[in-house]
Amino acid sequence: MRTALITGITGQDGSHLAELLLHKGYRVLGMIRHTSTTSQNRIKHLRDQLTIVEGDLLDQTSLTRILELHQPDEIYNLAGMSFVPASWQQPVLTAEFTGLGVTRLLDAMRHVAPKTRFYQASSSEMFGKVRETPQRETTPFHPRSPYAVAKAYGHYITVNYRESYDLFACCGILFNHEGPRRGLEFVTRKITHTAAQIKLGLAEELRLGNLQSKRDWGFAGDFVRAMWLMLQQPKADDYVIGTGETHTVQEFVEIAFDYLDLDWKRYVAVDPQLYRPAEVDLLLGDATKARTILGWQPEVTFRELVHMMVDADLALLRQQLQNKHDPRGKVAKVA
Ligand code: G4F
Repeated sequence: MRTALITGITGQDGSHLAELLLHKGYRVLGMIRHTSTTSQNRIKHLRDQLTIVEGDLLDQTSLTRILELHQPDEIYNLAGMSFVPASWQQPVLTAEFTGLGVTRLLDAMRHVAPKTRFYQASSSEMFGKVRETPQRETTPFHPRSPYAVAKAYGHYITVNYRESYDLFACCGILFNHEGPRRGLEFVTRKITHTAAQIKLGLAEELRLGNLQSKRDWGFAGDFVRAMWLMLQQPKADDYVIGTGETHTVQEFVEIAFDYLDLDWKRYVAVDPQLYRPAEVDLLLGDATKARTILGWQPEVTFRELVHMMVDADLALLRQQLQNKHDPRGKVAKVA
């Protein structure tokens, strides 16, 4: 039985990846910070199949101890601060987790588990003010937020450790990937959740920032397959993972509201306060290398993704309403 360590197991990608690896017969270790107040909702259905280990990307000793003790075959480094606007509020902490944290983990691996295979969650945000379209593995980076700068550091240190110490270390440069488990602060989930609230009479307005920015949005469940495939290759390398389609935030809004038979123009208000100090205007991934070498391709289309998220939010809200009105539901929820 192979063992995999996932940092960031409580996040959207961590939960999808844990499901995939458990399904493939892995023993899955999920690293959680001792002080973490993060909700474990996304992995509660897996809890009895996972081994939770306490560690922190800020604490080198804890990482060395975990790797020494468990000697995982594979490490997936998905932890870090993932909400771009928050990185302007906490730029130093972002650099510690999302940038230096990668070095701490790689260095622990180099010393105590050098045969382990390593996956680094790099991000299309690194392309930032894009130098070419579509973006591929060779496109230069121009990061536009403290988050993206920290990701670029994490990316290059992974490449550097691979080249310096002959480690099996890969970077997946993932374009935006979403789904019903996405946090409510990200634009896609904010749209589908608020649109579903409006449909049910629970909200009256959706306030958004820049409606014209374009993203290459795919389904998170498809993207974690690419992470696993990268670590199964004979040679470590870096890959762009995206759908090859780009859409504006407004298009996402239109599809979500149309699906609910609502006129989006009646409900959406643009709030300049939600604009970013520096925006990434256009992301579009060219995943030719991943398709050719990994045999990877996305299965869920953009429209299917929006519909899936709206359906999930409607079901969630209806369940919450039912629990509120049904005293037995309330008791069951507390229990
Ligand atoms: O959903 P977002 O916050 O995602 P963003 O910034 O593209 O980052 C996500 O994808 C990256 C991969 O490319 C990851 F590395 C990163 O961790 C994260 O998963 O914003 C998408 C776009 C932006 O252009 C933003 O300005 O939507 C625009 N937007 C417009 N109104 C909004 C809003 N974004 C948010 N979060 N909230 C709004 O109200």
